[in-house]
Amino acid sequence: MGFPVDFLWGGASAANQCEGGIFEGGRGPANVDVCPAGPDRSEVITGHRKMLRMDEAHRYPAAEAVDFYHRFREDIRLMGEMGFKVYRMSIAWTRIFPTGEEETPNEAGLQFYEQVFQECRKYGIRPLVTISHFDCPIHLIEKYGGWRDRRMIACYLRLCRVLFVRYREYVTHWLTFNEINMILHAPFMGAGLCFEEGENEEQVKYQAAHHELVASALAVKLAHEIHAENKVGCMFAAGSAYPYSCSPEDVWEALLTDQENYFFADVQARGYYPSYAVRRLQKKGVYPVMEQEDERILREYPVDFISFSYYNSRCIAAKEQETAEGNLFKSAKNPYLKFSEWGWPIDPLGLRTTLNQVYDRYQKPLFIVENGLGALDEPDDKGYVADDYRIDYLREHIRAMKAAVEEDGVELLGYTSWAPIDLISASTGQMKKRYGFVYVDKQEDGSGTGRRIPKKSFYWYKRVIETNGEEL
Ligand code: BGP
Repeated sequence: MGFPVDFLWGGASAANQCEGGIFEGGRGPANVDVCPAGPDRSEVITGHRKMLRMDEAHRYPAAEAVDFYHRFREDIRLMGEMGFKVYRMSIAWTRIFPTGEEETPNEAGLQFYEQVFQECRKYGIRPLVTISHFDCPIHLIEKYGGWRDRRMIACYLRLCRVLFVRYREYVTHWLTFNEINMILHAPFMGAGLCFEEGENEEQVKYQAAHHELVASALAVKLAHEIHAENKVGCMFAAGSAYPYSCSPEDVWEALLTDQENYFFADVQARGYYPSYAVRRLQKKGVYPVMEQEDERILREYPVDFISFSYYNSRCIAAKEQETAEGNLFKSAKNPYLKFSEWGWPIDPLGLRTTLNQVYDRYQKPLFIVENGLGALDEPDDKGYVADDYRIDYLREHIRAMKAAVEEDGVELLGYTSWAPIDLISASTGQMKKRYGFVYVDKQEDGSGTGRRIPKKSFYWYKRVIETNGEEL
């Protein structure tokens, strides 16, 4: 038994966290460029501080990131050496359409990704492309206020069409929006939203979410029309919500948290707004304005597969409890779990639980497109990192995933860990929160040579792939 022979092992990254080169190749400015490192980041990514230009007072880690823009050949070679079958990556929208509204795409941007795909092909690596990974042109934020405006749908589809046509021979697997539920927690990063004083934030968020959901469905339609082999997935930040105790109140609150999280995939996979969302959004007066054809569009073009990120489970209490950090949002501190250096719970069995719940819910193939440990790495004097802690984390999660496949019958297409090469953290903008199998000599203050040095986990993961997950 074990994993299917065509199981897709690999790693995942995002343009804004690895590429850098934001002023090169005709690329235009994007929301992700102006998310600073440091204490102001949180207000900016949540849309509570409008800062659409870079200024002298802040440091912007996406500007250089880890220079994938110039070093992609070396990085992909390293992925090839590990035996990757798939590389999940994203397109920087403003490399293709610098303002988001040009009539014709920017050829230099298109060529850049073409070279990336060609490089992948050399090593037999299939690209899995996220069309929008926290990415929105600044021009569209200034003109339309980001995804709050329905006209964003047409801009996004223009991008999709160009990608589907131009990369037809390279890419068959696409994700429409990274962690689409992030819109509720980091709406500037997720959807280019900045809030005005006194406006109903929830209403804006669900309206923007609706536009993204319609755009996602229309992208599925377009992808299928352009190439019959195209498969399109949704992507959300997963992690089951556990009740803090078996008190019915805790159980109920946990259910509400799960529903809030599943809402997006519910629409994308099943093709309609779930009844719980209709009632609750209406009751709060935040049900989005829809056009007549929207219901039909959502119904006719559901996604082909479901992908998600899993870093941790969550723990939900009806009464106030001590909290713990985590991907997306804080929740109650689970007394049964250990925590990472950034305070995120570590819960491998939770991945098996999540896989089962998601599969039960949708009955469509799944893809784990992010999972990993952000940790402080300390290289020796040769730059080598013995990251046994990362190996332990990944081993336990892969074991749990294996059990879900082998023993529970979950249909799983692949696993891309976050992230093969160290890169910038999305939530904190830090460089020192590292996830990679490959160390990048780049420090918090931007200094360093950028040199790539495989860590211990590099050799371990290579063996995992070689043995199709038999040797962990
Ligand atoms: C997810 C994002 C990624 C990635 C990851 C790790 O939310 O999709 O972009 O960064 O989390 O989170 P962080 O970088 O905040 O540690």
